[in-house]
Amino acid sequence: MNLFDYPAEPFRIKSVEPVRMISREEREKVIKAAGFNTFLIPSDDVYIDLLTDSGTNAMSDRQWAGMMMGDEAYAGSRNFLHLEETVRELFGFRYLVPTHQGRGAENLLSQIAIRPGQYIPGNMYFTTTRYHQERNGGIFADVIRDEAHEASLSVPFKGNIDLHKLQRLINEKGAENIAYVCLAVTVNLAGGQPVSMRNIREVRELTARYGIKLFFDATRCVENAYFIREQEEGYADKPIADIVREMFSYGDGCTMSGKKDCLVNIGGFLCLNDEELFSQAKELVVVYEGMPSYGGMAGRDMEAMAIGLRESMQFEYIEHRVKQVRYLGNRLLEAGIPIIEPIGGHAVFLDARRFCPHLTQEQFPAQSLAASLYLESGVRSMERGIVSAGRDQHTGDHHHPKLETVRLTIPRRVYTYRHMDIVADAVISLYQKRQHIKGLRFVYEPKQLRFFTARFEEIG
Ligand code: PLI
Repeated sequence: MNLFDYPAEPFRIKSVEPVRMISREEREKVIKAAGFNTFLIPSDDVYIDLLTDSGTNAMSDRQWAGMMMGDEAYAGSRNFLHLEETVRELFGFRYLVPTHQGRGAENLLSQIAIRPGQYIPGNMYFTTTRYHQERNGGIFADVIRDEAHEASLSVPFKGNIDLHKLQRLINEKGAENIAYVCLAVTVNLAGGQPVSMRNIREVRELTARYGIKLFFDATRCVENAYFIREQEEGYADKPIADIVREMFSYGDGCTMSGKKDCLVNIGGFLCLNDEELFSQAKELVVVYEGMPSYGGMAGRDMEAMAIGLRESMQFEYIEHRVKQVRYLGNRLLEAGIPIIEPIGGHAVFLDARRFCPHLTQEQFPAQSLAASLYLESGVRSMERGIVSAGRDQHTGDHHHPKLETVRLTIPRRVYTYRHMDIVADAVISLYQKRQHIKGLRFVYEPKQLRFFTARFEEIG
């Protein structure tokens, strides 16, 4: 290993939160009480928490200082003005509608931009995004390149849209039946895979020819920009902020979960260029979120978000972020553990199909693997497979995603490389006894977004 492959944490720690490991007997009781669903485990019973990178970020001293500058006026908060100015400068979109988190923005966009029966092509689905599209009568169409569905295929920019698939959809359905294209940077469920600038530009050219709008899911846009800088010709010397700005120059707006790349614990927003859509979004935000100058966030939250978004574009921060994830992934690869390749931006995804070949997909191998990892080590992870994919709203059958994975998601600025070692050792140890991992069946299956609160029992 080269000393500089993995840069040290680019921060000093001045506030700490103790973590503790409970005994195996206790963990056994906890996972049973949680119905084998890691979402239902109390946080105090978790040793290293890799459930999600959403809202689990550590804020900087500057962000905490910003919290003290919160202007909690019901209307016209100065923190909103600061956030609006920051997002305009860094993203380049004209209008900003704040929301309580990303799905609040998805709700607004889906309501104003989808007519029932219209298609929304996207580079792989995300759970809440597709939910809001379908709730508004839309039909999600997956137009990501085929390689993204193959865990072991290591190709750069695996999150790219397949332009032929998009063209075919437009030809078959007619441009007037496409609500907009939803382009996620990076692609969460494909393994945190990036989209190249070239692909973004080409998608823009294609959609512009038909007058189809292009909206980004900007949730992990800074991570995407890092990959462009690292791997795409012509970007090696460009500041991350310039790359982000160029990416968004090809779009009509975006939804953003601030809980990821804005380095905060709550918040989100919708960006738009179109004045008429903005006017509609402002009318709706007061129904679902709050005044257009806070949208479900406190003034202090908006201040922390404005500061965090700018910090996230510092090269030292984002380089360490992506490389820490890569460190964990490479430790697993070196031990022969099957993971999604290449290693993405926010998480390492265990390939449960190859980890548990003795289980069928309908026995929920990834769900069971996540539960077993907790039992073995106190490390909490998340299923991203058939349970997350849910059921087809018309036939009622399970969606059967090709990717059946367990996501080890790294919170930003929270854990050290030593924590990554502990996680790697736990996974490697579990891999050696993987044949003991049992299948599961539902004992409670919620109708919507079932993975959050479903309960299971072991088969046999
Ligand atoms: O959790 P929200 O409502 O702030 O954001 C929803 C959301 C939208 N798009 C993408 C790509 C996401 O990853 C996302 C939320 N992700 C979560 C909660 C996660 O654990 O990955």
